[in-house]
Amino acid sequence: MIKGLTTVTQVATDEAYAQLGELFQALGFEQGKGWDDGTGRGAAFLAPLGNLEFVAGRAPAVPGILVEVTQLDAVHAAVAAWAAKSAGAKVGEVGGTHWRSRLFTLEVAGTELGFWESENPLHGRPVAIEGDLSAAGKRFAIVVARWNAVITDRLLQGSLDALLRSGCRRDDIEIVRVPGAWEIPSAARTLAETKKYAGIITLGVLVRSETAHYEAIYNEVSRGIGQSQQETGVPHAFGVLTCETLEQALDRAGLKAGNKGFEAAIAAIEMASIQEKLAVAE
Ligand code: DLZ
Repeated sequence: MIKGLTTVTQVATDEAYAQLGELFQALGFEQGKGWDDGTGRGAAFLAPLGNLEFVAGRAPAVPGILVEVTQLDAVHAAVAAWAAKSAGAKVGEVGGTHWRSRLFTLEVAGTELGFWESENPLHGRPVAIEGDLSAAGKRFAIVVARWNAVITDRLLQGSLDALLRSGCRRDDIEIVRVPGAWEIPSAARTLAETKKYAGIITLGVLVRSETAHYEAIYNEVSRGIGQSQQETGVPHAFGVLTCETLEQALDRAGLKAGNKGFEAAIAAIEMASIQEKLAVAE
C-alpha cells in the first residue's frame, strides 16, 4: 500500500542546507526523521499532502520543488523577510501561472523552490464519494400499492423506465404489489432482509381529501420505510406520493410535474452505488 512520497534534493552548501532547514521550520513544516551517516546528512520536512506529477509535452516553467500554500501573499512576505537576512537567498515576485494559480520562487545556493496557491476554490478539496447512475448487474425490488392504481401504475412505469434505461436487466427487477400504502413497509422490509436487492423502490399514493386517517397512514408508512432502510442497510427510495387531490397526484405521476416513480428509481440506483463505494472505502 502506498504510504507517502519523498523527493530528495541535494543542496550545494552546508550553509544553504542550514538556511533551508531554518526556513521550512519557520513556515510550519513538521520535522521528519533526519539522518547523518558520516558521508552525508538529510533533513526531512513533512507536508500534510503530496503528489507526484509526471508531465508530457509542454512542461510548466516551474521549479522541481513546489510548496502549495494558502495565503500566498502572507507566505511571500514571510519568505522575503527571511531572505533579507539570509545570505544568497533570492525571492521572486508573485505572478500568475497558466494553470489558474499564483506562484513565486525562492533560490538558495542554486536550489530553486516554488511557492504557489491555486485560485480554484475547489482545488485540493477531498473528492466526494458520489453514486453512479448505472443499474447494470444489480437487482432491484419495487413495492407498489394497488390503491389508486391508475396513478401507481404510472409510477411503476416510471421506475421501470429508469431502471431499464440505466442498464438493469428485466430479470433483475422484482415487482411486488401490495393492497395499499399501509402494507408497503412490511413488504419492503421482507425484501430487504433477503439481501438480494441493491435497492428497494416504494411506490404509493395517499390522497388527503379521500383518506380520513391520512395522517395516521402517512406517518406509519414513512416511519416503516425509513426504519427498514436503517435497520437493514439496504437503500429504500421513497416514492409514496402524499397529495391533496387526485389531480395533484396525476401531475406527479407523469402528467405535469415529472414522474416521481422515475425519480425514486434513480435515487435507489444512486444510493445502491454509494453503498457499494462506501463498503469498499471502509
Ligand atoms: C384505507 C385506505 C385509504 C382510506 N386511503 C388510501 C390511500 O389514499 N392510499 C393507499 O395507498 N391506501 C389507502 N388505504 C388503504 C390502506 O393503505 C390499507 O391498504 C388498508 O387499510 C388495508 O390494510
